[in-house]
Amino acid sequence: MSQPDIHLYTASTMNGWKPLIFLHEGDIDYELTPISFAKKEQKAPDYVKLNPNGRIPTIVDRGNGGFAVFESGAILWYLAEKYGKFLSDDPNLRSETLQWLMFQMSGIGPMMGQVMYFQRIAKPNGDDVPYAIKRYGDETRRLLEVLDTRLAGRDWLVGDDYSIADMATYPWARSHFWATVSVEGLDNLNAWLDRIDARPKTQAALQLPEPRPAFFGKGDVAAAAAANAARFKD
Ligand SMILES: N[C@@H](CCC(=O)N[C@@H](CS)C(=O)NCC(=O)O)C(=O)O
Repeated sequence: MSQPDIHLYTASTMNGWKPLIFLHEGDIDYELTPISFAKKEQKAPDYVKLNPNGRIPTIVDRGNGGFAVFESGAILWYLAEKYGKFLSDDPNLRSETLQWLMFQMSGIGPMMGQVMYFQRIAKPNGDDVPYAIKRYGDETRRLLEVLDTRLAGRDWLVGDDYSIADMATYPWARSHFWATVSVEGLDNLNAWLDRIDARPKTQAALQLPEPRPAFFGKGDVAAAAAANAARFKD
């Protein structure tokens, strides 16, 4: 049997899930190599040749001469172009999809990532910085409000279909609990989260390489939070 085109290197994080969601929703065969942060596999010289940033996710397309793509937004865009899925051919809808993809990549991801860092890593390891927690928490809430406004009267961020903009944004917005940012009163956002919660293929993707229910406020959150803080102690 021939190897699948796409070889995905990833871990169970908000950025790491994005290509998994695409591949599962698109029914695309792929090979998965889980990357262990504990073993610092994302910093290994051979991996850094594929992803100069030393982070996950990365794909290698065997169907395109082993072409490597890093940055989760660029990966979604590449996959959308390769497979002709989840990105409209209509020029304006296509532009809107890329606008919301960039909004996630440049706003939601970095801001939520910082509040998660200060709440879930710095604070439990003895470096409590309330100013940073408030600054990044308030900015995250503001960005989630922008999403809520966008989602008024619409099922998806762009057009009538689930797109790479939704796929990029969902794992972050769904992890608002882990960021300790409230989504109370954001009815359109919550309805959109519920809509994606009901997509079996997206939910199957979130189980890989391993499930992280604590990100979504489920399971033994205290134990998961303690283990996470300990893992990033140094
Ligand atoms: N902008 C990058 C961010 C990638 C990123 O920060 N990945 C994190 C996990 S979500 C990572 O690899 N962390 C491990 C490390 O920092 O060494 C993307 O979207 O791909």
